[in-house]
This record gives sequence, C-alpha cells and structure tokens, in this order.
Amino acid sequence: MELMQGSVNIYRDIVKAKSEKRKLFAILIDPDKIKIGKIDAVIALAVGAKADCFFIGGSFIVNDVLDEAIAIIKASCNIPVILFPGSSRQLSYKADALLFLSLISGRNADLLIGKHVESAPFLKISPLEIISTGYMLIDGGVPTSVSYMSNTYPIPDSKDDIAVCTAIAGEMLGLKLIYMDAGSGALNPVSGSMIEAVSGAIEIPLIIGGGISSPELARKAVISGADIVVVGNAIEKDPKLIAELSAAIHD
Ligand code: 1GP
Repeated sequence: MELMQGSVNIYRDIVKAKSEKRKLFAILIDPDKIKIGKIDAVIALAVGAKADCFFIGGSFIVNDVLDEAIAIIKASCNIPVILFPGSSRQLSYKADALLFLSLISGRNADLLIGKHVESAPFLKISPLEIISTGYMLIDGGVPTSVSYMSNTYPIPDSKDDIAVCTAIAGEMLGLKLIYMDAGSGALNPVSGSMIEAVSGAIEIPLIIGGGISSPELARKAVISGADIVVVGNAIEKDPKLIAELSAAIHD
C-alpha cells in the first residue's frame, strides 16, 4: 500500500490516496535526534513495512547532517523524502518535496509569510515539489520546541471549534494540506474529537502528528479522520515499532 514510489507528483498521489480512503504512514526523521548510523536500520524496516514517505526536519537542527541523511535514504530506497523544515535554512535539493509551512495557528507574521518571501526565489528554481501546508500547533500537554522557537501559543486541545475555523481558513486561502501537530514528544496527541471535527470540515488532506507513541494511537488517529499519520519519537526509541504502526495505519 506504499505511496508514490518514484512518483513525480507527490501531492497528486496524496489526494488520490485520500479519495481511495487509503491512509498514509509518514516516518519523521529529525537529524538532531537520530544517529546517522541508525538510519540504515530504520530504512530497512520502513521498506519492509511499506511506509509511504519520510518527513525530514526538526524545529531545532544543530547537526549539519540533513543532506547526508537524505542522501542515505535516496541511495537505499524509493520511498519519497519530504522536507518538513523547522526553519528556512533546512533546505536540501536532494529531497523530493517540501512542505511549505505557514504557521496558521500562530500570529507570528514571519512564520505566516515573512520566511516564505525570503525563501521564494530559491524554491522557485529548485527541483523540489512545493506543497503549501497550513501548520497548526495543538497543545499536547508539554511545552514544545516549536512553540518556543516560533514564539506562538498552540491552540488549546479542548478548542475543537478554533481548530476547525483555522483549518477552514487555511483551505480557503488555498493551502493544499493541513498539518495538526501536538509537537514532537507531546504527552497527549491531537484528540480524536478534534481530528474528527477538522477532517469533517475540510476537503484537503489532513496530517496528524505529535505524541503518537503506539499502534493504538496511530489507529485512533486514522479512524478519527487523519489521512497521513506522522511518527517520529516513538520510532527513534524503538524502530521495530515501524511494522506495527504501518499495519495499524494501513489495515
Ligand atoms: C512532530 O508530528 C511530529 O512535529 C512527530 O511527533 O516525534 O512525537 O512522533 P513525534
């Protein structure tokens, strides 16, 4: 059930999967957290479990290994690599696509449009597929790097109505994906009721991530309406979870 291997149009394939009610599994690799030597094992497990794509990035990359990590993945498999940048410096032409994130849950103008203006000329000439994405930070019960680094408050986890209106506004602005994120290592993932409310209010695909630490939580996210489920931390801790996560999301 893998997504778009060797594809040239990743967004088209995400929309197709949604229309066919196929749920997608994205493995998040944060080059700050994963040891380069461990990537091979994660790739082998991802291929075996038919993971759909790799997201690569982090809110605070200090190690200069983004290019290297992507090169290793590209040399080992056909699973698409999608940049999930925490800053405009996290750019690599070796990836297949880039989530062009606008932090629509926050009110930091730089992260709504400022950084986009700065990076636009480079992205325009890049070979990357650019996928505009409304990024919504949801309170996951612990302060997150994203919240601190972006200087924005997350949407309270009980405020489904604010999340719904934010996602609708993002869709009306022409964004192609909505990504609701409780933040890496969140105590509480985005609630089933919020996922259900938002997925029922928009037509564009919905990505859910943050604090999904077990196959049961991944399953809950897809049953509630997630189109793509992203898992990072739990896989860093125990890569062998990949097979079970994949089954929970795909079956
Ligand atoms: C964070 O959504 C991602 O931006 C994944 O979160 O690392 O908690 O799985 P975890």
